[in-house]
Amino acid sequence: MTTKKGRLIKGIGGLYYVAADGFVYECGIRGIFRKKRIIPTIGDNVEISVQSHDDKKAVIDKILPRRNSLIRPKVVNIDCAVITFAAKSPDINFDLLDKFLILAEYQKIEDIVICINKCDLNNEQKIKEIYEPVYSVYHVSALENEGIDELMSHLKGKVSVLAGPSGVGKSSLINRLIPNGEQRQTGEISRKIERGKHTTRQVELLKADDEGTYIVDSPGFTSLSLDMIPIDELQFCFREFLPYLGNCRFNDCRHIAEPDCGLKAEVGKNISPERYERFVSVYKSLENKY
Ligand SMILES: Nc1nc2c(ncn2[C@@H]2O[C@H](COP(=O)(O)OP(=O)(O)OP(=O)(O)O)[C@@H](O)[C@H]2O)c(=O)[nH]1
Ligand SMILES: [Mg+2]
Ligand SMILES: [Zn+2]
Repeated sequence: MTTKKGRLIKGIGGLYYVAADGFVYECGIRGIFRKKRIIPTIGDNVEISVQSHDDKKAVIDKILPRRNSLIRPKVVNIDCAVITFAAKSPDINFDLLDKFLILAEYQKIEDIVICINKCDLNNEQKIKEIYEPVYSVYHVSALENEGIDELMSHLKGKVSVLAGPSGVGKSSLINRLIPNGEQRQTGEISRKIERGKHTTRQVELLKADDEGTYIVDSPGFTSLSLDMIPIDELQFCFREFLPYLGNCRFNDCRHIAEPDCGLKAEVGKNISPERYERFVSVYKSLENKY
């Protein structure tokens, strides 16, 4: 029996679909997984035993260690998070944008991109000023097919998740990024259908090319909880804070009201006042969570 390494791209009704060597294998899992309550998760790197080459049937033998894991959508081993907002309709909610960034940082996703869609409606520059020094920012329009190639070249060879609020155009962007793929439902009608069904949409790695590029769509949500983040780790979730974290008088400085805080000394210089304010606000919400 041949064994192969592959990637779990989707799961339907207890069956798992694994991409390996340019093919997709329909896989069951070894009983030991159920016994040990190990649940294969979309994005998993796996080892499979091929049972039939002709029917592309196999069994998952082993799940390799995970590098990171997202909760919503439930997917693991992400290379890149594309935090997607719209330049207008809906307007950018900066509190929410920072929460998405904090979560992505907390999940140890190294490559984090901010994508502002609908730039045909508004030319948002503030984003660039605040975030460009720390994150790659792409201004795109799914409607006018603008900036798509630039974004796509960033995603090449990676597994990326498009995350962001409802209605910003994530699915519309994916239809542009993968023009030959099965087109995704977009717009208010698709959301009404989703709401009506009361089902979680299937998470799936969408194949963008033959070079290992995959994109994951996710249903938009309008609120995010950060309650699982230990309060002392919040400071590390603001990437531009990192160079200044060792410069405070007190080792356990919270960077809130302490004297001689090396971080606060940078606010208005190398740290944007708005980002610092949102750090304080999230910090206080974590303090009050019980
Ligand atoms: N003007 C403009 N409208 C856009 C653009 N991209 C998407 N839209 C519209 O925005 C609406 C929402 O697009 P979707 O792709 O469904 O948004 P989504 O982020 O997938 O939304 P959810 O699936 O609910 O999370 C649709 O009516 C799109 O036609 C754009 O670049 N410019
Ligand atoms: Mg969508
Ligand atoms: Zn400090």
